[in-house]
Amino acid sequence: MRSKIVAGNWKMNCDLSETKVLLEGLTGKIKANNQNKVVVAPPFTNLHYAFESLKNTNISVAAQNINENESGAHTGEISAKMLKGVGVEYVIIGHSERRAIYKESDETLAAKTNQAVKEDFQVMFCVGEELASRKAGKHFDVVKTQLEKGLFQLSASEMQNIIIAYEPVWAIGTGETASPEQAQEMHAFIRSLLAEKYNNGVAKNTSILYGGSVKPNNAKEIFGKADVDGGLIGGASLKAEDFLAIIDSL
Ligand code: G2H
Repeated sequence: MRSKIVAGNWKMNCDLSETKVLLEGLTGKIKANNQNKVVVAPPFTNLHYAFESLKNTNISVAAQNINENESGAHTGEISAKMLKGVGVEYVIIGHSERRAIYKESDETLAAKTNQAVKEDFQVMFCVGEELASRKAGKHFDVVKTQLEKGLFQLSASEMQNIIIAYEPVWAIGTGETASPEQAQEMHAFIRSLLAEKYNNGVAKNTSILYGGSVKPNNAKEIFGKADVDGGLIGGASLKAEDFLAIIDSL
């Protein structure tokens, strides 16, 4: 079901003691009338702690990645089932840093998504073009291909587990943001692809988040657009007061 969501992607930041401080800064501080979903994605090592300390709050826990295999000889990797076991409800798949630095292909991302859906996670599936593609006017093609190859193997009913995050790579951690109009244009395009591939129900019910240098001073304007259902927040999720201000902007 389409919901409004603010999710914090902590990336490779916060050891256990920093995690405690950041979560203490959030716990009990979200306004009682908040109707939106709030999610935090700490590093793997702190997921169990985060789940235990957030158990009786309205904040859910996400993992930043999973392995595409069910189990076995994959030294250093973490499976969907293991994450389920420590109370994780959401996973981020296909973040551009995973695509670019760790060379995760569309096929790998499709396999990861399948594993996550099998374990009934809510998946935040990231798409987004690099600057060169935007400049060449190829941004719609890039996003379409990423969706077709990594996500559209799912059935319409499996799409209930999917949240899409549009994160233009040129706006990630750079201080640049897509303009609210650019975000809206891409989100509407993604929704039209969902309608074409599945049906209007899937298009209408899928949450589409924007990510890329969302800050307290620009969140409201971006979240104000009709097809923007919230944000995936990196840098600004590492300071409790900034993250709370962004939650308040939705
Ligand atoms: C995009 C975003 C969070 P930031 O990566 O996924 O990070 O808000 O720091 O640009």
